[in-house]
Amino acid sequence: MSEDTTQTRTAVVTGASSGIGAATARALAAQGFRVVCAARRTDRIEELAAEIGGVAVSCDIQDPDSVAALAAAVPTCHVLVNNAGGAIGADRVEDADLDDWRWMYEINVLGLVRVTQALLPALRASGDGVIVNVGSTAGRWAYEGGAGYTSAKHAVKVVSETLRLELNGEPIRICEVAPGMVRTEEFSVNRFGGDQAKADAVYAGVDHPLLAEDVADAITWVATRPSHVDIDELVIKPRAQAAAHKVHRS
Ligand code: 8X3
Repeated sequence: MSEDTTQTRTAVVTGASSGIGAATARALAAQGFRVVCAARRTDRIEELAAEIGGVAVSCDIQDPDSVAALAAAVPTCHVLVNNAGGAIGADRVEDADLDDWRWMYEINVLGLVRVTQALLPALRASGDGVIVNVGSTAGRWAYEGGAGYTSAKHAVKVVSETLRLELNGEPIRICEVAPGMVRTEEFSVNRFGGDQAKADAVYAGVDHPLLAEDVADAITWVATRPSHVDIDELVIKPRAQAAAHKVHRS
């Protein structure tokens, strides 16, 4: 089936206030989508929405009422990009702060499920919905100090697989895009509690870590395949990164 280019397609992007989310909102808008930019930081998403001709909806994905309000604003949704997420800390399991783990499970997993539940009627209403869950290579491998984040991202992979099984037969595709090392303004700085030196060390000597735009390009490609083409998973890393522990540094 070829795409119906006569109707404006709506995309919802969570975590659209920065990084991969903002880049994805721009990339989808460039492909003709009406993009609903959802995030907590209203000033940022309003600026972005004005730039791309989209719509800003303030949304905290941890708050059921806030997510319900997002769903109410989007009766029809062709593409949902569950991008909001993040990491805190790099402690060994032995020393881990369970409140950090709880936050990571909340934001990366429960928030994604909450938004998906709320928007499934709108995805069905589109007649041809695509859900792109932004996972991570942290959902493919373990590394020391990463278990709070890697276990949450493994959950994103499994939730994506389960949803694909459960929705089989419906006109909704589910893809997990799993990036490796991406240098964004906030991910590592947030992870290390604002410590810029620690954040910079993550990328030290790496020739071209991925940029948010590289991942946005992959998400947009997934979201614009013909209706019968389902991309289950897409792992994307910089050339310099072969595995968690195998990163070429000059
Ligand atoms: C980020 C990838 O390697 O920092 O999602 O966990 S990693």
